[in-house]
Amino acid sequence: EPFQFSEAGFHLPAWLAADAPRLIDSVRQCVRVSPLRHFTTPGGKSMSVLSSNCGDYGWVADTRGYRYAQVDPVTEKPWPAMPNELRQRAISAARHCGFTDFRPDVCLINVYKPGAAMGLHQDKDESDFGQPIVSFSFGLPVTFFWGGLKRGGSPLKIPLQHGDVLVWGREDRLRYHGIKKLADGHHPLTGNVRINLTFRMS
Ligand code: MD3
Ligand code: FE
Repeated sequence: EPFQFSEAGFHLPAWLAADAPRLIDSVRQCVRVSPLRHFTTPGGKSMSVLSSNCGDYGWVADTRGYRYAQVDPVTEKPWPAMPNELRQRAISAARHCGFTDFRPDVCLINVYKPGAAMGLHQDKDESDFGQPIVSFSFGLPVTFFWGGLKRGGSPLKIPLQHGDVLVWGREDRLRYHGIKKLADGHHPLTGNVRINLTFRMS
């Protein structure tokens, strides 16, 4: 059963654990086509996470800003298609939490090595905040920070583990959130990394 940690935010612990090997394999196929890279922020800093995308659009960052693009700036080709099993699992997680009309066209792939982190931010580059967001975690555990609708205050800390899913939308869609610096470790399926997949409608 989903654990509801706010009005429209849900945690599905280990929801993907049984299918993880297959799902991770499909991510490996994607990053063979569009390789992992460190995006540069508009402020000129290199992000500590390694990223790529699959789907009709991909989330990209560079010194000109953040946006969704149909062409991978590295390969100058379209992103690989979103594997059906990933897409269906994301839609089904959303439905499980009461979001019946999720139509993801982007899957952002984030790979965290020990030392990588993601500062508190909002996801606001999308065109329809009525659509929820679904995220999958694989491999090493990490602490997820769940903040407010404005900066400041102390965020709720949610431990995320292999196979966990987060779903949120509606009044929680624009919450600040982030990821604590990844600690060293080893996971049998991913080695020394955490893989995050974030499904959105661009
Ligand atoms: C938005 N990624 O890529 S999962 C991101 O684990 C991002 O790599 C994190 O934040 C990661 O933008 C976190 C995505 C997530 C989780 C919860 C949220 C986004 C959220 C809650 C409210 C709004
Ligand atoms: Fe985010």
